[in-house]
Amino acid sequence: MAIEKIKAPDLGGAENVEIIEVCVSAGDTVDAEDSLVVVESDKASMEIPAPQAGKVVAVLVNEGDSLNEGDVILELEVQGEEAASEAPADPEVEARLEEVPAPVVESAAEATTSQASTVQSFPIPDIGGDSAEVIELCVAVGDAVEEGDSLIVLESDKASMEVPSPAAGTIKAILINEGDTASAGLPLVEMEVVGSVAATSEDIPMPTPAADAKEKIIEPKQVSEKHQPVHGMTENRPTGEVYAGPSVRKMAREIGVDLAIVPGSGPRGRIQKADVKSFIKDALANKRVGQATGGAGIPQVPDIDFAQFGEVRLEKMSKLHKVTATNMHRSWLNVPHVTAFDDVDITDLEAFRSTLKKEAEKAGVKITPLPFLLKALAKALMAHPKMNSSLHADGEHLVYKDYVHIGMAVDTPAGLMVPVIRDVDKKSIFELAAETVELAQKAKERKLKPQEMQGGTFTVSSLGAMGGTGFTPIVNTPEVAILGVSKLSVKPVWDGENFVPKKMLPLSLSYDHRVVNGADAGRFFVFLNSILQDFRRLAL
Ligand code: CAO
Repeated sequence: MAIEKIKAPDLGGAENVEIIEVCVSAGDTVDAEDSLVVVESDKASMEIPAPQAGKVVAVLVNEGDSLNEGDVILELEVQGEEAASEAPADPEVEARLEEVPAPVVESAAEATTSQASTVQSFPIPDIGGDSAEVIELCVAVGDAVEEGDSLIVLESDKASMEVPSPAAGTIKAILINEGDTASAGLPLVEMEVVGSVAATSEDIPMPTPAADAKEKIIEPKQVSEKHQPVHGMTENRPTGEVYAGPSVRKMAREIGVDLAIVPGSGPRGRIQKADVKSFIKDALANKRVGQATGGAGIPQVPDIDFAQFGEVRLEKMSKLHKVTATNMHRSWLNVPHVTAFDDVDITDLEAFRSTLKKEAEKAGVKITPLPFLLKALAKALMAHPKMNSSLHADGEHLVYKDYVHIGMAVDTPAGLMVPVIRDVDKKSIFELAAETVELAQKAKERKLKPQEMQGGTFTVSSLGAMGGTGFTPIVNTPEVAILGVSKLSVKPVWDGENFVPKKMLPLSLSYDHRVVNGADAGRFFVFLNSILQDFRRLAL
């Protein structure tokens, strides 16, 4: 263990940048890249992420403080001896912290001092090396703008920024559209300008942060339009205009909260994470929402003192348990689930599996039904790519994946973990058997790396070793389907003349009905079961 002082990185040359949000407190555990503080200059909101995982020992800054490069933000207790004195080490992170320079004049002509009107073209300025999406056009053709007025708003993964007008004038043409990807140098606007305008990039001063600068960050229009104000909430600004940092905006997008109707309690009415949380809490607590919408709201579960009925114990939930609970709840609320059931005859597969036992022992692996299921699933997913897809965040596209990475639910003492087996279609049964055992073991010992739990395209949840005749697994979003496996049992099956004993494996397939239709799922299930029933079909 070592205590590291986490210092502010290069803030793109800006000085005395205001801290508008402190995202952690002493005692918190953070992962690498988690936001520590949000700072704001007059042109951009930026998050300073943790350079590595650790436990926050002391936070040495407050909201409202000014921050400069090298200032100590907090003390972090980290594993090992490696130093992480400056946040962040990642050059990409440094790049996104750069201040947004003022636009440059496209033509590198001489500076003019003429008082006559000229129409000039202005490109996108340097936006810190990355490209960003144009989420708002703030001006229209014919508008008169002052120097410094916002022309457009850009948003990258971590920062929202406004591009200010480099001069006063009248907009003659807008050369970019909402939704376009902007990068430095692309044409932005044509403006009729009067008088002296700096005409080379060197002549245009870098913007400096102004403590009293009034900034508005505009929420993407399509998000605002989707939501109606929730009953009982006060709107403290016009719909569509939102004053919030990137982390808050990301959080709101993930949970589906319209920031335009969330009251902000931060400096200058800025919306903070706590505001979004209390907004949701209030909305859930407001039973009238449910009544007013004919039952569409979620009534609050009453807070009951169980001690009045007998002895009780309070046990803190593990972090993993809480994360799983949140994920399950999110998926349950967001995804319209349908579950299909089938019993598949795996009598022949079981016979084949038992002939492999000695061979498997020699190879040092234990063969359960799971690797056969994985292999059959990979074939079925490749033949039915919709089951291997995800719904795009815009709700208008499906993302098809040309790889098959299958997650496997593993029951561990700390809670449920889902390691991902990559490229299942390319691996042999023995390889899959070895990998499932290795990943399950790592999960139980909490030795899985984050990348070993990412990238899944489909999940299997096997309760076969435990029992049960069927269950309805919850889709592991953003995947669109999950297979539940229950306990194999011998059942009498009518073969046309007699009842014959067959080894029947109960399967349940839950799917996201926004993406997968009943017929899609039915075809997939029939295909999967045909392989499990006669494993030679894998070769077809
Ligand atoms: N029916 C009958 N027996 C089965 C079976 C099934 N569907 N699946 C496995 N078995 C048998 C195995 O063959 C093995 O028997 P032997 O020891 O006699 O060979 C025994 O049950 C134990 O299997 P296992 O659990 O060690 O191995 P596995 O490959 O089946 O599963 C793993 C591995 C990691 C998926 C499992 O250990 C596990 O953690 N399952 C729980 C997953 C879970 O919690 N899901 C719920 C998620 S939603 O809350």
